[in-house]
Formats: sequence, C-alpha cells, structure tokens
Amino acid sequence: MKNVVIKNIEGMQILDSRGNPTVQVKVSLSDDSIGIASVPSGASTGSFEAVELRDGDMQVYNGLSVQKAVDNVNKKIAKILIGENVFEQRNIDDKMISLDGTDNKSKLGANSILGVSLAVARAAACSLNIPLYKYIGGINATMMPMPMMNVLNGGRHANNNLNIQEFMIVPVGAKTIKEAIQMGVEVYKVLKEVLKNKNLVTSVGDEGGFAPDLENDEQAIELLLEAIKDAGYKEKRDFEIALDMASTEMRDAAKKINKEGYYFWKTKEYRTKAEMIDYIIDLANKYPIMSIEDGLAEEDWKAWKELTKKIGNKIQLVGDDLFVTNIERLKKGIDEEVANAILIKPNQIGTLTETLDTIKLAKKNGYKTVISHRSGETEDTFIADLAVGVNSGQIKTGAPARTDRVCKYNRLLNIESEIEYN
Ligand code: 2PG
Ligand code: MG
Repeated sequence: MKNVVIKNIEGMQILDSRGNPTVQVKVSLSDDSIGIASVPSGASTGSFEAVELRDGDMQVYNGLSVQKAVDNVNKKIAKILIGENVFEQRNIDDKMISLDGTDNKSKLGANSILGVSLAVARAAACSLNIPLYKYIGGINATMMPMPMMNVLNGGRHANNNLNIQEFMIVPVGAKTIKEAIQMGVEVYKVLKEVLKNKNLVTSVGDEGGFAPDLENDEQAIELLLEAIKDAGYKEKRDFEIALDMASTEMRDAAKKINKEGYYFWKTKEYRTKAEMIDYIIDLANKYPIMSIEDGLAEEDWKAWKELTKKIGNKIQLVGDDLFVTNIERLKKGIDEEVANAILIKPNQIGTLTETLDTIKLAKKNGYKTVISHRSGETEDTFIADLAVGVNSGQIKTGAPARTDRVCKYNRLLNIESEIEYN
C-alpha cells in the first residue's frame, strides 16, 4: 500500500437534523486528498453506548454544544495521528482508543473519535481515487441492502400517542435498490392520503415518518397495510413490516413507577415481561412482520432468550440497545442464543474498526446485520457506503423524506448505478 500520511485534522461544530450541535471532522493528507465526516446522534440511546461528549453549559445550546469534543479532535487526537499512514485504519483507531483509555470512550468522547475514524477512511478512499464502499469492501462490495423505511414514527421520536417507536415498510419484493426506493416512496405517498382521508395529521417525526395520534399501536400497522394495498402492492409478496419497539424506553418508564416490566407511558398501559413476550408474539402472528428490533430491553437477557426461543426461527429479532454495536455484548448474545440479528450504528461504539469487527463476528455466527442511521442525522452518507461495503443485506435509514434521510437513499441509488455499469 502506498505511503500517504495524515497531514492535518480539523474538527468543527456543526448541526444535526434536530438542530443540535454535533462534530464534523476534516482529515487532510500528504497527497492533498481530504476526507470529511459528520457524527450522528440518538434520542433513544442505550446506556451501554460509547459516550457522546457534550459540554453541559446550559447557557450554550442548552448544554448540548460539543466544543470539548471538537477541541479533543484538534489538539489531543491530531497530535498523535499526524504523520500516520492513512491506510492503517486499525492502527489509527487503536491509537485513539488507547489515548482515551476508558471502556466507553468517555474521556475524549465517542463523537470526537468516530468523526476522525470515519474521516480517515474517506480520506484514504479519496487518495486511492475509489468510492468509499469499494475502499471498505473491495471488489466484493456489490450487494445492495434491503431498506427498512420508517414511515410512521412514535415513541421518543414523535410527540404523538404511539408507544412503538418505528413502524417500517420493507419492500421485500424489490430486486434493485432503485425499485425498492420507488416502491417505498409510492407507499409513503399513499399513506399520507390514507391519513388525510381519515382526518389524521400528516406532520412528521424525527425520521421523516408521519406521526399521527391513533387509536392504538396496532392501528399504525393496519394503516401501513392499507397504504401498501392502495398503492397496488401485495403484503408479504411485495412488502413486509418491521418494527422497532425501542422497549428500553418502556422499561425505563416502568422503573420510574417502581415496576419490573414495561410501561407504555403514552397510553398508560403496563405489561409484565411475560405479557410483553406474548404481545410481541401476537403481533408477529397477526401481521406480516419480518423483523422486530428491541422487543425487550437492554438488560433483559433472560426474557430476550425466551423470546428468541419462541419466535427466533420465524422472524428476525434485532438487538439495538441490547448489543450497541459492541463486540463483547454481541458475544454474550451469541453464547446465550439471544436475538438473531444486530443493528449496527458506528457511533454506538466509536470507531470504524470496532464496527467492522462486530459485523464480522455477527456474520460468522449467522446473525443478520442491519446498518442504521440515528434519529439525529446529518447530510453525511457514510452508512450507505458501509452497508454496501460490508454486504450487510439491510439498512435502516428512515422515511423517504427530509434530506438527512433521503441523502442516504440517493447515495445508494448512485452506488447501484456505479456497480451496474462496472
Ligand atoms: C433506533 C434509532 C434509529 P435513536 O432506536 O434504532 O432509528 O433511534 O437514534 O434515537 O437511538
Ligand atoms: Mg432501535
């Protein structure tokens, strides 16, 4: 590999899609190539995620500014990485991990470390004059991911009465990303009409999906099925449904009222762990659901195991808050036969190398991988290239609305056309 070294690293504070400050990093190389990356941010974050460093000064951006993380990039991280070979991603990531020295990157902040890690990979791809997905996956990076489109938002992502956080449509009948996106958009538009005709609001939540008040969470699934049908598609053959229950939030709500199980705080319903498992199984039996993410909370290993045993051979069970893209937590899941898929969010762990290691372990053990955005995103499309680069098979990146979501779909369209013409 040619020897191109890091010449400069500059961090700066920009905004994410919710208007909150986040970190952007620019890495410049000795051959004048540059790579820029921006870091996303979650709302329903798992407590085992790597730490997002925020300044906490309530006078500035309500405590959310990230100037300390930016300073860490510009001073501490730049100091140890300038002069390093840009193609040695693992060495670069290891150096940042050692400099931080904590288990959860709380000293430098995962936001500062990830910004550098991703910008380094982009700069390397730029130096080789190849697209990012090819830098990540080489000539083997050819599989386009199936998109999970979050068209109805609830939970912490919307100010409505839906408890489940994400109601997604998955165009399983599509053969290309172009077709998948077209199908998804058509259903999304029809869904808007379906809502309008029922006098339901069509304003959107954080990930671009509609966020109406409904009779209950099941009605949301029924509306998706209605829109799929009205758009001229057939459930199961053309579309299946995926849910992110984000149930750690319901577990946290239950803790607040001193209960063991799950509290659906928006509708004031309480479910024990056993009732929660039954509820999930009922949903999976009743509707064409192919995937349920975080049906149970991040620490509920025993209940997760039971759920996996009961329906893990029928549908995809994705661990998000459960695994937090962390290889140790995934190992535990594999050992205990918990879940059968993992959500991959680079900012949950903080470096590209660790993200790739976790994906590798998942694949080796037959766990499906879903590359994911965060609810607070930027115009950065890194995850689209990552999804193709590792042949992840699936991507979750919101509704086909709002540029922070659409830019990822557009990037996938670009990649597919490049691959087709190669
Ligand atoms: C999730 C994500 C992304 P957040 O729970 O899967 O949809 O939400 O980024 O708020 O954690
Ligand atoms: Mg989730």
